[in-house]
Amino acid sequence: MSVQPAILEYPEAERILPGTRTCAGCGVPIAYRFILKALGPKTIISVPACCVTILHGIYPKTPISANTVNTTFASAASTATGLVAGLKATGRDDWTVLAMAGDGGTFDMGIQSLSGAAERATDFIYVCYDNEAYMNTGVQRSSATPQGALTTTTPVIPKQQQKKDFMQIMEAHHMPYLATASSSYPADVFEKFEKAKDIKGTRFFHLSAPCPTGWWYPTKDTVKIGRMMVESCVFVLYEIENGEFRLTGKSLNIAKTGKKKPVDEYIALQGRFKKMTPDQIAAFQRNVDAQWEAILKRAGF
Ligand SMILES: Cc1ncc(C[n+]2csc(CCOP(=O)(O)OP(=O)(O)O)c2C)c(N)n1
Ligand SMILES: [Mg+2]
Repeated sequence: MSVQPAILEYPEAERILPGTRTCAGCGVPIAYRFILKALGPKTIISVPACCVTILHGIYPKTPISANTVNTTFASAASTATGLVAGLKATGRDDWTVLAMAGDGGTFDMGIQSLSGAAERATDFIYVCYDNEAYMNTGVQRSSATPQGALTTTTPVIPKQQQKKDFMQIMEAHHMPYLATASSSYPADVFEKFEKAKDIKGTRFFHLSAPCPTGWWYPTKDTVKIGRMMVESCVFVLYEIENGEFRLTGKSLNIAKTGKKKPVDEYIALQGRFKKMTPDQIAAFQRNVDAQWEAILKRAGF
């Protein structure tokens, strides 16, 4: 990637004004602020039922200075498709359509409309911000919840299944641009969205957004937890542009230096993992190692 812009070079205008209704310490608005800065004022947003609906607030008040359509849970991509058609019909092709959906609304519900739109190469940016459960309805497990996590629907025996590899599914759609990003690395978020803005077709982001409410850690630790996820390669930062895979930011740095942290501390800091046994933590580490080895090979290291 190019050199990261100095903080003073980011657009000054804020599209998220003070007073959002997210929980204290929510990872989503950190990234969302930089996404909206990168995309600029001519952005219209499709938001299904999720924590971002909460962030956008209750009519007639909202902290977001961007046009938004609140839509049903499975419909972020179909609503975005309609917005694209409406803008085209009215000759406004200089606008960006953004869909902001949660992991439940993407990995589980919503995958069908997203898959259809991606196959047709409909011209919008889709962000799946991933807080690894159905959070705004009370922390129910989703297919993005990691193995070993307690949720309100896996309250005694933690989730048994591995997290779905959603990027693999999206890559199978031959999209022009896909990327991962984390709210703990806002400069990387800004750069990737600035780039994605100028690409035509469906562009997909898997954005990791730690959640103190559902992951059970102190609200002050959101950025730290997100960094630990990347530092231990539980979540890897990369982009795939026309099929070309590139590690970015901290993950590229880890690939070059080999300084990858173990998952132990990341797991120990979160209440959702408190039922994990040493054997289960070792298995979690093995899965992370195998994923990282495959990524290193793919990135040419
Ligand atoms: C068809 C349907 N089923 C269930 C719901 C209730 N519901 C609203 S948001 C939500 C969870 C959303 O989870 P996710 O997409 O991960 O977003 P998050 O709340 O974590 O931000 C659920 C179950 C709904 N609105 N519509
Ligand atoms: Mg969620």
